[in-house]
This record gives sequence, C-alpha cells and structure tokens, in this order.
Amino acid sequence: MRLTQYFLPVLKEAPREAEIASHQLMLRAGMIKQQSAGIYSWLPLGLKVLRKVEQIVREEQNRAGAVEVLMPTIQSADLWRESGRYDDYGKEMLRIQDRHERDMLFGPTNEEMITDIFRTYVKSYKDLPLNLYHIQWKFRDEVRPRFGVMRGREFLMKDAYSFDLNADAARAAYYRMFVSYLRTFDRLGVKAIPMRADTGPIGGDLSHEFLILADTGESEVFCHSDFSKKTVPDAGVDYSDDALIAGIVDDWTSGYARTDEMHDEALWAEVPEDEQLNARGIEVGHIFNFGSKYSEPMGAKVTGPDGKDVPVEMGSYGIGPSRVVAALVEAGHDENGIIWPDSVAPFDVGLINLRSGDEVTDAACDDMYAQLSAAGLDVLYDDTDGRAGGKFALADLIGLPWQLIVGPRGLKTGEVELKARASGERHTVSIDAAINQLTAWHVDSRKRFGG
Ligand code: 5CA
Repeated sequence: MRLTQYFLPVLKEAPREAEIASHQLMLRAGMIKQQSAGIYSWLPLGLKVLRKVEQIVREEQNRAGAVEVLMPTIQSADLWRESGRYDDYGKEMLRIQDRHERDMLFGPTNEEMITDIFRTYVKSYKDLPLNLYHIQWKFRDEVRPRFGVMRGREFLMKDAYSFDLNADAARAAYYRMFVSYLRTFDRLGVKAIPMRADTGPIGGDLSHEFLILADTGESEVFCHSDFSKKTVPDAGVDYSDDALIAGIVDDWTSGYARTDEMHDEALWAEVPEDEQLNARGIEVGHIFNFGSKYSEPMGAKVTGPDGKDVPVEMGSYGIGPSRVVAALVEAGHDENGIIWPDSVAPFDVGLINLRSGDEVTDAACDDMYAQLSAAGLDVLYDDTDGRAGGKFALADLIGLPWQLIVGPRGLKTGEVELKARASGERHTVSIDAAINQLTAWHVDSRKRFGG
C-alpha cells in the first residue's frame, strides 16, 4: 500500500479525554474514530488489526472443534422472556420497538438465541458434542464507557456455546475452550493468564477469566510468578484426547491466580512472598460452564442413550477482539508509539523513502516494494513528500515490526537502513541483504505465529 493512496488520518495530539496510552495511541494513529460515547468507527489501520485478531481467534476456535455461525445483532424480546433475563438484564440492555410495536433488543450476548437454534434442530445425544460460535457486534449500555474500545458500548465479541449430554462431557468441552484460549492469546503475541472468576449475570459454577497484564488494567490480579514461565501447547495438540486436555488445564489452574473479586488472603499467604505477583490486568476472555440454566427453561432437550429426555448441558466462551486490540497496545508501546506483535501488525514493513521525487531513490523504493510484496510481505510505502523526521515519527507511531529506510546517500553504495521497531536497533545493509532478512523473518514469523 502506498501511503499517498491510503487513508491514515493521524493526529498530532490525542484528544484530552483519552486517559490511557492505548486510547491515545489508537486515536493518534488513525485507527478509530469516536462516533458517540463508547461507539467507534474502525478506520483502515485499526480495521486491519481487528481483522487479524479475529482471524486468529477463528482459526483456534475451528481447531478446537467449534463451528462458525452468524446470528443477528437484533433479537426478539420474547426469547429473553423465556429465560427470564429480559427483566433481569436491566439498563445495560438496549431495548428497541419495531414499527409494529414489538419489543426487540440489540444483543448484549447470545445464550438465548443459540439455545433456540439448538432446540430447533438437535434432538439426540448422537449429535453431541456440539459447539457453535460467531463473531458479532454486541451492545451493552455501560454506565461508564471509557478507554476507547477497551470498554465500549458497541464492541465485537467472539462467543461460543457448547452443548453436551452430561456434566462430564460439558466439563471436557469447557477444557477444550480453555486450551484453545491459551493458544489464541499465545498466537496474538501476549501472555494471558487464566484466573478463577465470578460468573455474574451469565450464571454457572465453573468460570475463568483470561487477563493480559498491563499497568492500566481495570482488575487487580494476584498470581503465582510461575505463570510467566509456562509453555502453551502447540498447534498439534490433540483436542480429541480428553485426558491430555484436562492435564493441560490442571497444570494451568494449579497455581494461585485470582482477580480482586475472587481474591482469598489466606490462600494467597501460602504463596511464598518472592513468588507472589501482584499486578493489574485487562480481561480479554471469559469462559463459563452453566449446566442447564438456559436449556431447562427454554426446553432444549436431547434424548439420551437410555431413551430419556434430558436438558442439554451448556457453557459459553467469550473473547472481545475489539478490546484485545486495545489491550495489545496497552501491553506493547513506548513513548514514541505502538509496538505490534508480529502476528497482528497492520503491515509487516514500513518502507520509508527519504527523498520522494528523486529519480534514483524512487526507482530503488519501487523495486524493493515490488520484491517484498512478491515475497508475501505487506508493505506500507511512505511515498509522500514529507520530511524525514515526520516519516520516522509516523513509522514509530503506527508500530510496524520493521522500517526499511532508503535515501540517496546510502544508495550511492547500494545501501539501506533496517530498523526493528521493538528493539530500536538499526543497521546499514545492502539492498539484497535487507530483502533477504525481511523475507526470512516473514517465513519464520509465519511458522511461529501462523499456527
Ligand atoms: N456470553 C458470555 C461469554 S460468550 C459473555 O458475554 N461473557 S463476557 O460478558 O465476559 O464478555 C466476553 C468478552 O467480551 C470479555 O471477556 C471482553 O473481552 C469482551 N467485552 C465485554 N464487555 C466489553 C465492553 N464493554 N467493551 C469491549 N469488550 C467487552
């Protein structure tokens, strides 16, 4: 993509209402635009990252055996009256009437609707286990939407719903999602720690939140320092092996890890002081097992092997891709801007032409742009006629993994400069060496993050 043909409306300064780094940087980098409180447009650079996050989430859901559907954003109030949540949900639910004065709502979550789909089609235990998910916009009329897309009113959620014959099978389904979340966040380039959680209005007795550590996180977390050293199962993990999956969950839940809501001082005191990690975190995922809370009132039953009908056992599993984008910025930035993980960076390389309009420099840049693109790298080519300082600042702000800096002086000896955004290291290399290094990095990072 040539910058002169792109739409990247960067701001010199972040609006004053942006309190935390991720909100400031996402506005400055032209990723999002606020439309009203807690409601945002996603501009091209932001949308690119959001789509990459979404795709990693999707691939790991599919790998764990979940099947994608797409449910509407607008739901009928009648479904929610069946579960009793239409009255319980309170002011967070955006209630709407259509022209026939029928009560509708903008979905804050989809337990009722997925239960309705299930009861329409599935009648026998032979069709289980089943896990259906979608990635769809939600609306919650939060009292205090803040921090940009971190706590929005309209936000994107991946929500999966599992259906099983009995509690043991439902637990195995819960564990599969647990492991898929470990893999998802690993591929997203962050450490997310699973913590025992409260179930809130979703209900149930088994629940974990996944938190990314960041100083501005809304939750206080208490966990064993070992969590930062644990390894995540690789792409070959066998989701059909219940014992193996349970073993992984066991390992990841054996140490103390709780948020302030569930914190237990007595248990915490048993963790040796030099192994206690007390920090702040952002909740990016939340999984629940809630048995027959919805299937019973809504009549979602299956016939078991003994010929008897039983309400199906359910769980739900959420990740907020739009919040994840903000959390990645919160966890990855410095005073100059964003530092994206390789796997979700909006482009791989920023190609910086230090003398646009100069024939030799333009030709060299065009050639490198073509070569890198042919090798599969996504390049943002700064072909504007701006000054070098502004181009460097922009490249640092938007945080692409690499900057390839090309100017007339270096070209005299066939040399360019390559800068790694994360470390800030820069070195002068020949054009071929730069292309080779970036191509090798690309192949390697696909191996590491491509799953
Ligand atoms: N139905 C269940 C799980 S599918 C559910 O709604 N869970 S939740 O309430 O915990 O939300 C799931 C995820 O959505 C959260 O972990 C978070 O990543 C994201 N999320 C929730 N509220 C917001 C919000 N206001 N803004 C941005 N993301 C949000």
